[in-house]
Amino acid sequence: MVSALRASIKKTGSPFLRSAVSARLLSTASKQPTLKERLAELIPVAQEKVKAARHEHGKKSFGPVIVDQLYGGMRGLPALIGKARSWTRVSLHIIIVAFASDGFGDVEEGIRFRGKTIPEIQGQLPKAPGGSEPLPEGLFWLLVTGEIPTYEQVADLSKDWAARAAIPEFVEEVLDRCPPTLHPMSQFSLAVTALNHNSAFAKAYAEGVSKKEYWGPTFEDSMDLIAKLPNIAGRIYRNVYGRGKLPPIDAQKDYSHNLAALLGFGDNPAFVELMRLYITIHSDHEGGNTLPSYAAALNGLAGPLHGLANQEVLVWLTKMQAKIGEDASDEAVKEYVWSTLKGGQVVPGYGHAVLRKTDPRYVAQREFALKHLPNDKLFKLVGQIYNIVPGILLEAGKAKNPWPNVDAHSGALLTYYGLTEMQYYTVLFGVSRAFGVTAQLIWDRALGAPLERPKSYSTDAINKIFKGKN
Ligand code: CMX
Repeated sequence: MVSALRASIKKTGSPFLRSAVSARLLSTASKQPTLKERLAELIPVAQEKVKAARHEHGKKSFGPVIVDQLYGGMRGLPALIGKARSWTRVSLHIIIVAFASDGFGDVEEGIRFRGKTIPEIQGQLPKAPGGSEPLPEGLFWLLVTGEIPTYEQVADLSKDWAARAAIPEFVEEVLDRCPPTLHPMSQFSLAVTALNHNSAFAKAYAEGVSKKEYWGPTFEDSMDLIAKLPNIAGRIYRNVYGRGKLPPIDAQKDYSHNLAALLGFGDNPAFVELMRLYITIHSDHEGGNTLPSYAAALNGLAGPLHGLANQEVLVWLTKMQAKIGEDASDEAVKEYVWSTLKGGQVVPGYGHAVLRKTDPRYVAQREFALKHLPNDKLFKLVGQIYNIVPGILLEAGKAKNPWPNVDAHSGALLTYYGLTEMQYYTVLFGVSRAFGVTAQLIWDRALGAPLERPKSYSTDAINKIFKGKN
């Protein structure tokens, strides 16, 4: 093992990589590699792989494009209708698109994390002692390395994040000065933007860091961001809903336990389990950019047809209960669903832009509910709707996917445990999403991925180009 590491140091040109690998050599022989040490080993191999693939296949056709265009950030590819052709608008749009697209490799199979289904990650990732849901720390390790970590590695990650969790005082003040009427997602995005003040990447860039070493400070920013999110999310929750002062982070506890405690639910082991599942399955694995772009992407997630749908589902269910009562008949539910459609509205929590069957994240949450709250009235209503809505959407004949998505379920679970403030739900979604976005971002930097800039055309330009052509 040690000789393999020495060889790896020799091969590694970059001093940053060298220091990460040397750090591993200096650590005790029996100690398992930390996440950063493992990454320092994986990155040079992946860089070579990309180089070879581009060399061999770069000029080959792939659908309507060539392979090089996929690696090249879609540069020049006609893929958008530009409304405002300013550079920033387009860039922001791309970032939001990237954030918005879930990691659906397969429209039938649904989401996979590094090739693994949700039941597979539930079975394989380490769990807290006595717990039955995977620890999101393990999911992050998997997303970053493609490997299943040991419990020891995951526990070290929990400690590392706890040590990084404090947010700067001025960010606390920014949040404390927000009016409680400002939507929690707007507060969330503000706080993340402000975190950029201490960005390791911004500092390293200003100091002239080599492109080859971008991934190191990006890794530090990613770890800091994830670590600080519970303090941000907890502070917003307590400020907006008047829930008193935040407790300190407990370095002996895992990430989800600390998040639950900051929200005021740390004494409820089932809620802690829910947070472990929730953060794991909402994480996704698509790209983002720097801290400010993650903040911009949070705003993209806050749209009602996307992440905010988990809020909208609860609003819709509550209105339904107010109108037709808590134990309504199937007929009454059907009538209510039809009235939603006839009013020109969508049924929130149903349909998906990519997936074409029941969202596996819905299934995971349904199984959690069957285990922990089988008799809850709201859960029963969610189940009753599951039996009714797909048939109606099929009959209406428009939606390509009549099945429920992730947002159809989460609100009912949070409500059961007393987290009833619907407007807050997408903040938790955003916390989880940081795991997937940052894992992708580290690799973007490691492989030198370009900004994505598909070419946009105005409708006038389209008319001109195709005038007289069939
Ligand atoms: N209720 C009513 N109509 C729906 C519908 C729903 N749940 N889902 C799709 N449709 C309609 C669309 O509005 C569209 O109608 P028009 O032709 O009149 O424009 C038609 O069916 C075709 O749409 P589609 O190709 O099936 O779906 P899109 O890719 O355009 O949109 C989505 C996908 C998610 C925005 C849409 O299904 C929707 O609005 N769902 C409800 C909101 C929701 O739950 N969003 C969360 C998605 C989860 C996620 O993003 O992670």
